Amino acid sequence: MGVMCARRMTEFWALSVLLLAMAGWSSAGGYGKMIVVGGKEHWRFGYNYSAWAEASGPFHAGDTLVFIYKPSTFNGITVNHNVYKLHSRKAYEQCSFAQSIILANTTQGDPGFHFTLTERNRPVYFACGIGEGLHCNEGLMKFYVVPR
Ligand SMILES: *[C@@H]1O[C@H](CO)[C@@H](O)[C@H](O)[C@H]1NC(C)=O
Ligand SMILES: *[C@@H]1O[C@H](CO)[C@@H](O)[C@H](O)[C@H]1NC(C)=O
Ligand SMILES: [Cu+2]
Repeated sequence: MGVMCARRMTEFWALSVLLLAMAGWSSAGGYGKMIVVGGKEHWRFGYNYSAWAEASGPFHAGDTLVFIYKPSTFNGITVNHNVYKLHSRKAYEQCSFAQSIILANTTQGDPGFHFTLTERNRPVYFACGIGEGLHCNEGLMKFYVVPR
């Protein structure tokens, strides 16, 4: 094992560390995973997002949720989505949007709205606000996460 070879090994090691660091880095929120909400179903009416969230956890502070959606046409009617952060557990259960915060409007889901989880152990309640609770209730477009 010559001097050149040892130097190559060092270079290789340094490059590997760099690549691993880059893989763990998300542009929005530093270290953490990028998680597409709903997986390949994206953010749409009628997919059970609370079931998805239960199956997709645990979520961690630093993870970034990606909401992907765009207006679609169904029987000549345009269907939009958005993303709200609901105020409380009760608001979540009732699909009540009073005191909620809009995170992303109907156009921000294309190519994807990014939300990075920050606070640990505090639940974050998400829902679609279209149709005065219709998408949240009948459309099952609500879920919560408790970042670890
Ligand atoms: C959605 O999933 C949740 C959690 O698994 C479940 O409790 C609920 O019954 C499901 N809703 C529907 C309409 O299937
Ligand atoms: C949605 O939000 C974006 C970014 O803030 C803004 O540029 C756009 O005009 C908004 N669109 C609607 C339909 O409100
Ligand atoms: Cu919706």
